[in-house]
Order: sequence, then C-alpha cells, then structure tokens
Amino acid sequence: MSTSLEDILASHRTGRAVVMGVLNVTPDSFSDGGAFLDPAAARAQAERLAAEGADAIDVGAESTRPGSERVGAAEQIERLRAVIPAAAETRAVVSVDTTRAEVARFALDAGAQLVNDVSAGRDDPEMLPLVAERGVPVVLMHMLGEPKTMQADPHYEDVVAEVRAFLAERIDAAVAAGVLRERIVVDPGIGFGKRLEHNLALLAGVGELASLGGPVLVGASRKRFIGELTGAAEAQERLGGTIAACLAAYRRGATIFRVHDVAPVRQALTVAAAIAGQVHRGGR
Ligand code: HH2
Repeated sequence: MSTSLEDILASHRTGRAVVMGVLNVTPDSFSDGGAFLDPAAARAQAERLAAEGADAIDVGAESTRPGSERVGAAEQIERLRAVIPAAAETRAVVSVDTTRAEVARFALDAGAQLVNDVSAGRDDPEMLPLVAERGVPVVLMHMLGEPKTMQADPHYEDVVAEVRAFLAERIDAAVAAGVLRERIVVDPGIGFGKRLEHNLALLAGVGELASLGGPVLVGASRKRFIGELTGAAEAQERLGGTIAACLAAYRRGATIFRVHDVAPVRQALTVAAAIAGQVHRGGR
C-alpha cells in the first residue's frame, strides 16, 4: 500500500515511520556520487528504492557534502530531466532536493510533490513564494554557514536551542510567504555545520524540535559522525550506525528518515513502531 503526501504530513500525529530514499543524480555526492548520473541507472534506482519500501524518494542534483561546489540551476535541471518523471512513475512520493526555485519549479512540473530545501528558503528568495503558490510541502533544514565552509569551525552555546530557534524563525518566514503551517517539515541538518557532539545532541534532543508542532525529518544516513564514533571509514559501511540513529530519533519524535539503504531501515522502523505500539499502516 502506498503512502500519500497527507500520510507523511500527519506522521507526527499518527507515529507512522516514513522512509525517504535518497537518489543523488550527481558526480560527487559523499556516498553514492556518480552511481546514478546515467538516467537509466537513476530510473532503476528509483524503482529499487520504491520496491524496498520507500514512502518517498528525494532526488537531488547538487551535492551538499562538506566542501562541495555549487551547481547552477540549468545543470541541475539537465540532471533531473529524465529522473523526476521516472521516479514519479513509482508508488513513492517524489521530493526534489534543491535550494533553487527554478529547479524546484521544473521538478514540480515534472511530477515532484515536495520540496526539500537545505537552506530553509534562504538561498533563493523565490523559493518560499513558489512553494506557497504551488501549495506543496517543504522541508526546512538547519545549516550553519554553507556547504563549502560549514565544517570549518562550527560553534554553538546550546545547539538544540539554537537549531530550534532557527527553525521556528524559518517556519515564520515560510508562513509569512504564504506556506501553510501544516505543510512544513523541519530538519536539524545532521552534519551541516556540526561537530560530532552537536550531531549527537541534536539526535538526542529531537523531541525539542518535534515540540514545534510539525513532522521532523532526520538525515543521518551514512554520515561522517557514524564513522567518527565507530571507525567505519567508508560511507557504505555505516548501515548499523544509520539504523541506530534513525531508531533513537524515532523514539524521540522524529518520523521521517532520509536514508540510502531503504530496505533495512524500513524493516528496523517497522519493528520499532510495532514495539512502540504506534499506529503503523502500510509497513512491510
Ligand atoms: N543531507 C544531505 C542532503 N540533503 N536534506 C535534508 N532535508 N536533510 C539532510 O540531512 C540532508 C539533505 C546529504 O546527504 P547526501 O544526499 O547523501 O549527500 P550529498 O549532499 O553529498 O549529495
């Protein structure tokens, strides 16, 4: 049974664990760069993610890994041209991972239903008005600085309080631009201008973000903090840590999980949801 956009937006009330599969159509993403640049490979991966139980597929054409270079809107659109319609043919909701309104507009016209903006509407002043005009949901993520420099020397007094205040301010900005409050998802931005201790505090403190009132998305999949804790140097070796991070965040109120390894995370969350006695329809 497929998950609707409304199911995803209600997940913080129902306890449903939503899995968002990652599809990077980039040459340089930190764990799967280059693998899905070819449209046929990207299409096959979209089908695979959906078959493994992804409720949503987040398609991105610009890497935001630490130190990455920007990719222009025209280049992003070229990379997405064949992939968004292919992903939209699966049972999953398609999300576009971009900070550029022009790219989001293209993707929405091509079948995407959700915008994932890691700049939370700060990169492009046209983004929040576009989201409002189209009536689509938006993910607003916290990032300190920008990808090129964000890991240089991140500093916080109280990372959970500061990230919460930032997200509250970006929710207000989105609502002021005409976005419906019920269509806003927030995300602490694991790894975006954060040291190990910041990432751990945010995962432990995700309940503070859930108290803002909407769904919380967590993107911990294969990230560096897992390697720092465990010594797993290669991103593909970090599945155990990814699952642990998702389950810990789920227990504390996050309900949407952006991951590369859909099948094992889907299975882990289905069991966790059943144990928690949560309402969980459509799991497998
Ligand atoms: N993380 C990445 C990209 N987009 N979006 C949200 N909302 N939250 C995240 O944590 C998040 C995100 C980075 O991961 P990945 O896509 O695998 O790598 P890259 O940015 O190198 O393409």
